[in-house]
Parts: sequence; structure tokens; C-alpha cells
Amino acid sequence: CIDCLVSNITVKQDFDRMRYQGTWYAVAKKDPVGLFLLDNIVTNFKVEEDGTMTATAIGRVIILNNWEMCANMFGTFEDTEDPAKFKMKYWGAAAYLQTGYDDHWIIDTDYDNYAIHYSCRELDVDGTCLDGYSFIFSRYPDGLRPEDQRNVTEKKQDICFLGKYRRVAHTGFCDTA
Ligand code: FEN
Repeated sequence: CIDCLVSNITVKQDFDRMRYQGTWYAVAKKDPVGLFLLDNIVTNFKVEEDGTMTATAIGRVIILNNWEMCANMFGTFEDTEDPAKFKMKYWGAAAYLQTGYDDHWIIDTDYDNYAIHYSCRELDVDGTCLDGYSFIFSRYPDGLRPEDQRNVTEKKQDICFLGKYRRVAHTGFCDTA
């Protein structure tokens, strides 16, 4: 996508939600404007008996008075015409956590090692993304395999977020929730 138009961004062909199930560790993220998860972000995707995709996510947040917490978040996914594009309703286990309704696109994945997620929250007048977020997920908490890094970098560029990512630390802070 050389023009950065959100409508020109391509997603994973024939996305298979069954193979996407299980644990994914966030290894990098591009933040949206406003409240979000800080680090130690681990997510678990599941396909329910009726075929609906759901997910949980945990991550460190700092609430008022600089209090460190692990936020437990839940998401349910609504299908669209594209099998790799979903609408995600999300909410937190605690009332102080923000709820929302975001796009949730799977840009690319090999199901066994890496996944690139994209969500544009706000389109600019020119059709580019004004506010969005993205996660690079790995099946391993230590990061991506070297052989996947080139492809992931390419995809970051395709979604026009190259250079906007931060590494997501995994310190064990949210491991016993
Ligand atoms: C995703 C995939 C798996 C399921 C879900 C995902 C998205 C999670 C989101 C989390 C948002 C967190 C917020 C935190 C918050 C894509 C990983 C669900 C979108 C909004 C604070 C911080 C400080 C405070 C109050 C609240 O509300 N944090 O005082």
C-alpha cells in the first residue's frame, strides 16, 4: 500500500480462525490516542461452538495515583464479508477500563509463529488512518523468529505504521492474574 489509503490495505487471504486460536504474545505495538495497554500483553483467541471468535487479553495499565494493575479485557468479534476483517466489541473486567468497538484486521499470519494485527479507529479526510493501533504477535514470548522479521517489517510498511512501533516488554508482571 504505497498511498496509505486504508481502503487499499490488504489482509490475510482465506483467514482460518480455527488455526488462529490459542495464545499470542504481543512483541510490538503501535499505540492509538488515549488509554491503552502498556506492556506484558498476552492474548488468547478462541472459536466458540457457534463459530463466533472471542478473545481475552491481559496487559499492564497504570491507573490513577500511579497504581499498576493488570487489565483483563474481553473481546467478541463480528464477522464481515472479508474473513480476515472483524468488528471487535471489547470491555474490561474492571469498571474503570474503557469499552469500545474497533475494527480488527488480520493483515498476515502463518498461524504457528507470527501475526500482524491492524485497527484504524479514525479515517482522515484523505482516506489515510488518522488514529489507529496495531499489534505484532508471536507464539513465543521472546519475540519473532529471525526468518519472520523481514516479512513483518514489510507488512508494517504496507499498513503505513513503520517506525511507529514500540517493543512490548514481558517481565512476568501479569503472569499470575
Ligand atoms: C486485542 C486482541 C485480543 C482481545 C482484545 C484486544 C484489545 C484490547 C484493547 C484494550 C484496551 C485497553 C484500555 C485500557 C484502559 C486487540 C489485544 C480485547 C483495545 C482501553 C486505563 C488506564 C488508566 C486508567 C483507566 C483505564 O482503559 N486503561 O485510569
